[in-house]
Amino acid sequence: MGDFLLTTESSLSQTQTHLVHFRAMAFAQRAMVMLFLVVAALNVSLAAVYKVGDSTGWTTLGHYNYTAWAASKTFSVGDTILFEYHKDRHNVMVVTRTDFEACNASSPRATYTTGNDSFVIRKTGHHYYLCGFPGHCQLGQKVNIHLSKSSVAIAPSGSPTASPSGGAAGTPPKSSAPYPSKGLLGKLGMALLALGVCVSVFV
Ligand SMILES: [Cu+2]
Repeated sequence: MGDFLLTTESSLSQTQTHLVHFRAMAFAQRAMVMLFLVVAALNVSLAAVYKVGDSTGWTTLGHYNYTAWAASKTFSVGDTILFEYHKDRHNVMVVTRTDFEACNASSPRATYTTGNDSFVIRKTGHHYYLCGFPGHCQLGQKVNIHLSKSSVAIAPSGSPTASPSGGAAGTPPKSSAPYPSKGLLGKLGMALLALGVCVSVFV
């Protein structure tokens, strides 16, 4: 009688131990899935591609408002700006602010003519583009891609943004970015949280 009870208790506790192990495994799997989702979200936000003019593309037809288009987006360092257009009718010129405002297509910093040109934005500030075909800029075929200082996202690997002067190595600069973007903190926080969950599961 005593032996039977002992055996039953022992096998019960074994079952409980198995249950605990099973729950831990399930939790670990869920944590891994969460981590993958966070990493995927981070990658998506790093690799945002903005097609200028959306479905309209880069054209003078319909007098598309590229200023309004740019204002409707929030660009981050690392984003790609894509120009799609008829290459026999338009082009893309990278110009200075002065030339942008004056629609001066005579001294571009660079000219692109493939009909499918993309630019990865590496720096904050203004990035000015216009179409160099006569009269097109005046018709509104110009766009100013503006990245505010606070739009600095996690820089893509191997391409750090310009380092601010005056900061000693390892010391965060005080003057250049007093208000780090909430988006960045949020993303880092999420990634750290997911990492913490995984670590706590496996320790
Ligand atoms: Cu044009």
